Amino acid sequence: MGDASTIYALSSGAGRAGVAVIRVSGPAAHASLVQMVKSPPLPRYGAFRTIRHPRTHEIIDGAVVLWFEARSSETGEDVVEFQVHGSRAVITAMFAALKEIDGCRLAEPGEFARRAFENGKLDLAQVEGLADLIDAETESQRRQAVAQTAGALSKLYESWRSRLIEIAGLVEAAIDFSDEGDVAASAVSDARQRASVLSDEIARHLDDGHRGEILREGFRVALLGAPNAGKSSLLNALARRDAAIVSAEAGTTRDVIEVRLDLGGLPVIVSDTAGIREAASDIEREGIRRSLAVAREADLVVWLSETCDSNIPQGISRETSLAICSKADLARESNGSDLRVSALTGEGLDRLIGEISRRAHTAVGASSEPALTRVRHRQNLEAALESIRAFLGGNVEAVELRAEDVRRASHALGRITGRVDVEDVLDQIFSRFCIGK
Ligand SMILES: Nc1nc2c(ncn2[C@@H]2O[C@H](COP(=O)(O)OP(=O)(O)O)[C@@H](O)[C@H]2O)c(=O)[nH]1
Ligand SMILES: [Mg+2]
Repeated sequence: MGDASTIYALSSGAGRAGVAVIRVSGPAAHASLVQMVKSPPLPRYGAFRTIRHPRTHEIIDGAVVLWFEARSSETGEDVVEFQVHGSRAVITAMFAALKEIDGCRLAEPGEFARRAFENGKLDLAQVEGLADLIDAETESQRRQAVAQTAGALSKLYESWRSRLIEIAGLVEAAIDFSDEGDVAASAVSDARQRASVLSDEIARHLDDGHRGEILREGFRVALLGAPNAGKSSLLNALARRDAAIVSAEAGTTRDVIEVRLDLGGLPVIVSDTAGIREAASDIEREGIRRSLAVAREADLVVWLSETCDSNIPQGISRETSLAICSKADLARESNGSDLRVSALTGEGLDRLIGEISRRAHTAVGASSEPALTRVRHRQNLEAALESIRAFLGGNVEAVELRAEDVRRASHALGRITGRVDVEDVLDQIFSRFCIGK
């Protein structure tokens, strides 16, 4: 937990840029400003200042500086921002200068966010939303992440937790009034009724077809088909760039290659795969095994064949697959409803993209309710639901045990926002951030 050091890092992207933002957070943050500029501006006001090395007083740069007092900062500590010119030399000189300030050190990845969490500025679900916001590539990902950062999911899970705390109160009352039979009985029945409503709500939230997770991670499409069916060429045509190896030699694509597309704001990941056939070599067999694994995990399998067959391999759901005819330019009989695509001429590509997009939008849905976004949340919600069901299904005479069920459920929900002990997951969550966040 909290250490007394002051941390600094480059918070803007690496590499040459017009402006680079260097943030400093901690008890010595204000001291760094005092020692490096002549007169610090008022808190929360930006001002242009000449920045000097704290010991040699050599000029480093002229920059906009601003600072925030702990109570109004993002980390809950004093924070200073230097908006210097974005060259490697200026950044290096700034780091050398900050190193001279007592108690200052370079930040670890995610350390600013971690301090915000430890100082109660953000809960854990919000921190995860922030990580997603930084990683967001499409409009719908941005929308979901910004809502989560603002606390949409936290509010939902915390409201469920507070209802569980009320239920726990009723169960405690039943224990306290166990000699007054009817008081105890009515408290238990009230608790059971509330728990039943809550368990339905949680179950419905869990049973959402993974829409939030699909949105966060991308709708996965696997291109599958025999060698030479035209999968790699189609992937290239979709990506409008040479992302995969195209070759007339059968069995060239042994590794799985992906391109990420933005289809109407939805992230879609298309994977090229090795051709499916009786494999000639061990390496190729491994490629085929991987292809089938990718296809089974995919949200949609596009099966390509030159002859318009639909011999989609066993174990792949028909519901989530789409058979198309490839190389449509090599004019062959069209059998009506088939989607005919040519990577060479571009024929049918827009229709295929439209169909993928339609399926992705269906999978994600248009609900305005906040969606479950992470496996970590899902696991805790499942644990909570299981304990609520144990409460509902358990022997009511054993009230102490039922109270324990409710406590376990509320503990599981508390772990999502980090209200209860979560030490074990913190390193994992924060280390995924970049330095400077
Ligand atoms: N005429 C025509 N040839 C294609 C088309 N798509 C792929 N090809 C050719 O078919 C061969 C195999 O293509 P490739 O994309 O490597 O197939 P993959 O093994 O399924 O990945 C190559 O010679 C491609 O140039 C197409 O739409 N029309
Ligand atoms: Mg290929």
